Amino acid sequence: MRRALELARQAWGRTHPNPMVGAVITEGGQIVAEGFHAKAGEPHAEVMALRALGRKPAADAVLHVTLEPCCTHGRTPPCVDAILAAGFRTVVVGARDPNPAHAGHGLELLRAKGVAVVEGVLGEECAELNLIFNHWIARGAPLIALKVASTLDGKLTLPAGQGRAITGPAAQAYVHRLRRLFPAIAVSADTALADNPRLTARGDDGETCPVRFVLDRHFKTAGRTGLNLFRDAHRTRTIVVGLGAAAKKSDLAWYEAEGVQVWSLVGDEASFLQVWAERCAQEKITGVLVEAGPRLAASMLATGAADYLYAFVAPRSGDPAAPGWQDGVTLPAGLLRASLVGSDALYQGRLR
Ligand code: AOF
Ligand code: ZN
Repeated sequence: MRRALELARQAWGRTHPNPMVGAVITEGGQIVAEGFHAKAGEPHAEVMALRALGRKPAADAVLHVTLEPCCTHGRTPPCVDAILAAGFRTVVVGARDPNPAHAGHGLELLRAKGVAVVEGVLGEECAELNLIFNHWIARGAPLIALKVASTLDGKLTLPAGQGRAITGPAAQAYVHRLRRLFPAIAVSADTALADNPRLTARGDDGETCPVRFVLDRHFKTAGRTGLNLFRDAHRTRTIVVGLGAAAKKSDLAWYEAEGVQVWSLVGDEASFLQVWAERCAQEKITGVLVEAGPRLAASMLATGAADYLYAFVAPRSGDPAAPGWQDGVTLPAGLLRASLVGSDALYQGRLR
């Protein structure tokens, strides 16, 4: 299962709206074939492993798969049928598939045919791998994840003269992996204007560009030719999100001329984040990583707009004059787990 998880991660961030899934076939306890789901529309992990095997599995063959095998026709035929046709007598599963069409039915069908099914092997890891898919498929709404990088005293800016990077290189590399995982990233107009971010995922395996949202209720970024989000090679993947009522024709024309997309939402200040999430759902954007400054973080937490939190905390002090990102909000107790990323702490988990 550990190997199957590794295989699943080969398609990190590339399977939306589908989950990442890995599969391993063993015979006599030895791995004889491997597969993973590369992309929505392409064969599932189990089928890839069977293809790699290229023959009928031996009588004692065991299929290990990180996600419950599917039992319905989607873009591809049901894996349960392929597993039964191949004659497996034992299937080891990581996590159940929260897709309501599956959700245990796949396992029941296998058991009904006399297949021994072991479930829950590395179950938490297998489920956590697909946190975006799991949320999306059960709720039909994107997973909105709030990411903050703060000092120990909860500030998102450093004292004057200490630069902008609060966390160390390991945490920064981690954020780039998250940018590769999520189909979309969002920042506020304030952050776009102050930091001029690129929001691309950069790492050892090159650069990728998610959908990039600028949350800009009043379209105050219109005419800002200097912003990377409006002028780099990926600018057609930038979407400025504002309130239709605040949209001036000349501003909208400017974005259009730059090749930048605009969503003019029907809503008000209070409903803005909710209406934006609904539009993301319509557009089949399954998850958004929001890289927030203090105002956006506070308003997301206050309005319940954040489903998930990544809080990186660096062991240093922040700008004494800056607001704290948790000012005025109370985080639910007990939901977050802690880990170390280089010299920084990461608290992460679902908020609701
Ligand atoms: C598996 N193995 O590798 C994947 C599964 O449209 P389709 O045919 O690709 O089906 C998509 C659904 O199948 C998806 O919503 C999820 O429930 C499951 N994904 N299942 O057995 C896989 N990717
Ligand atoms: Zn399948």
